[in-house]
Amino acid sequence: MENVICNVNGKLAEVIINRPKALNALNSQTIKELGEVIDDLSSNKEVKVVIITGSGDKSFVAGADIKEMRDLNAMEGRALGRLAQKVFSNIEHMPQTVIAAVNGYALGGGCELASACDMRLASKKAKFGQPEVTLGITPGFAGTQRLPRLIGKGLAKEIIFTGDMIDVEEAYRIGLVNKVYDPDELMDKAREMANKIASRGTVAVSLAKAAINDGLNMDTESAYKYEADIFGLCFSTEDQKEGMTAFIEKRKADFKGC
Ligand code: DAK
Repeated sequence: MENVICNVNGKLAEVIINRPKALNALNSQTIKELGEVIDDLSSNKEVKVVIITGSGDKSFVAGADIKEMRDLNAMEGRALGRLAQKVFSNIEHMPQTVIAAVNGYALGGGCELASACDMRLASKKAKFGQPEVTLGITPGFAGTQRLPRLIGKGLAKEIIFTGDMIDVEEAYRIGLVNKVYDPDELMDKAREMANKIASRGTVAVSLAKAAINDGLNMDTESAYKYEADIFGLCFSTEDQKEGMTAFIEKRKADFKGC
């Protein structure tokens, strides 16, 4: 692959968007490659947690590639939007946990990519924003949908309508970012969090992800019922027997992920 690196190490996979000269901007080639990597990882039973980050020390992803986009016609723009929406949606719904390790600029499509991940750990140098309106377009990789669900409608409108960047303290304050670390420790901390999640009951983490993601799109009563169904489903797993037996026997659970 030209622009995306994927390193699998046991239960963890690290996906690196690798166009540092363009601040890791997403051109269509990069979006396609990211899609292929995510499809492969989704069906990899060994991998429990995926970390997505950007190459270099300046940028996570500085948005969609403006140079490539400038001359698109309406149909090409639509096709690019649909492609990226599908890839980001696959990230949101893949069975594994996905952590964005935001090492710098997360702008436009970069902020939308981070928002599609399950959580966002960020370096003190990270900056977030949806500057699309400064380019005469609206966010189109689901930024108008995921951002308000993450931080609320009013704050999302402020970020999208002004196009301003926010620093990491502000991103943390409004709940866009889960944790903030020194740039040098970001990846170690992301791996630490990934290893902890990977040591838990795999099916339970995966089902909890589905319950949260899908439940938030349902009315409350349907969501409660869905949660109960998912809770019940856990009792068909070996992990549930192992987790509870380990507690009773006062030992650490050894989950098999089934
Ligand atoms: N695209 C292409 N190249 C980019 C880029 C981008 N988004 N961001 C940076 N670069 C390139 C710069 O052009 C420059 O390349 P050279 O001039 O060296 O060839 C190189 O990366 C270094 O950038 P700078 O020289 O500008 O670096 P600075 O430190 O001075 O500034 C910056 C860093 C991040 C503040 C600045 O580069 C910047 O403002 N970048 C643009 C950020 C931005 O506006 N991002 C949002 C893009 S719009 C769609 C749906 C969604 C979208 C599109 C379509 N459809 C439904 C079709 C999404 C849109 C977006 O994401």
